[in-house]
Amino acid sequence: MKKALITGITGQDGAYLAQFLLKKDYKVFGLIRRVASRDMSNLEYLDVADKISFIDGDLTDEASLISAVKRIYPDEIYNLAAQSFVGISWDQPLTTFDINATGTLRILNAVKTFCPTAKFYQASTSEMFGNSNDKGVQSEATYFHPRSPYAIAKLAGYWLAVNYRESYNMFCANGILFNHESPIRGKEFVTRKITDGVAKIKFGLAEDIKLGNLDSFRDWGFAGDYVEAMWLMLQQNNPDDFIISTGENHSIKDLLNTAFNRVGIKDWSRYVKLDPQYKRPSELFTLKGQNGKAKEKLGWKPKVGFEQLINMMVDVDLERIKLVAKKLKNKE
Ligand code: NAP
Ligand code: F7E
Repeated sequence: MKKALITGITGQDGAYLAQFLLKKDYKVFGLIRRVASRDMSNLEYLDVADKISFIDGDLTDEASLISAVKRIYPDEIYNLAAQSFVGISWDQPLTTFDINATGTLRILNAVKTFCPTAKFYQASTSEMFGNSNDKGVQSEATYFHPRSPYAIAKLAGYWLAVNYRESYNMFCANGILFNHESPIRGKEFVTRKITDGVAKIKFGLAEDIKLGNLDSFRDWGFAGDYVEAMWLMLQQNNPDDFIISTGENHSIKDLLNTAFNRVGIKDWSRYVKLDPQYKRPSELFTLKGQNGKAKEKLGWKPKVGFEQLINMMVDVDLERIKLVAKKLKNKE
């Protein structure tokens, strides 16, 4: 039985990846950091919480990473842990850098020293491109120009993975993933903020949704599809870096149209307010990933399209908010 260690196990991708690997009969270990109030809701939602072996550790604590790697001696390591919210990375740049950049270095070093044969996946991101593109799309050859502390830290992580591959012959693969979402996406991200907001408006628990801008375009895919690509990268004979995306993009206005339409609201404009607190100091306007390399070499392609994804998220949020509304009514 193969052993996989996942950092970031409690996050969106950690939960979907754990579910995917368990179905493939892996023994799954999840690195979990000490927090005052532990939130296992993503793992519970996918019904995998009791099938994972948890191991204490933190990307900011090298000793804990060494201990985890030595104890498990995994075949595969998926480094998904991060301060993953771009917006807050301007407010907490040092924490972001410590986890996303230096944290990646700490775990790579632990792997190199104590488990050098493990295959290593690094969660890289389309944010590394900033506003660069080649004729409107980003490919593996597109110039990087990160535009947030988050993206800069992730670019350091990307190059560290490449450098450990080239210097020590380690199997390190970067997945350059474009935005991917699901019903367990954090509520601070724009897709879930909107689907949660739409459900609250539908049940009379909110009056509007406050957003920073309506014009960004993103290439939004389904997290459940993207974790398969992570695994496929580690099943190759040689390590390499791959863009994972749908190859289509949509604006926030498209997202609003789709989400409100799902609950029968055609004109969303009166429910959406612009609020400068959600505007970023520097923005990425348009992301659209060229996924040809992943299709050709990994045999991967996305299954869930944009409308299906947003409808799925709205439907799950409607179910959740319905329960909240019922509880509130019972209290009256
Ligand atoms: P997420 O839901 O925010 O999950 C982040 C995970 O990292 C959580 O489990 C969190 O644990 C853990 N973590 C944070 N700081 C840590 C630390 N110091 N030590 C150990 N664990 C720590 O993120 P996601 O959407 O699943 O994304 C997974 C990875 O892919 C991230 O690296 C992200 O930057 C990258 N990525 C995401 C996307 C996307 O669209 N989702 C696209 C490209 C790349 P707690 O529960 O304790 O907070
Ligand atoms: O923003 C705009 C915002 O926070 C998308 C992370 O997973 O994907 C994610 O990063 C767009 C941006 O995701 C609001 O300015 C407008 O243009 O949902 P987001 P992100 O920043 O693209 C990448 C690939 C990652 O690697 C990251 O880890 O929407 N936007 N108004 C807003 N965004 C938010 N969050 N809230 C607003 O009110």
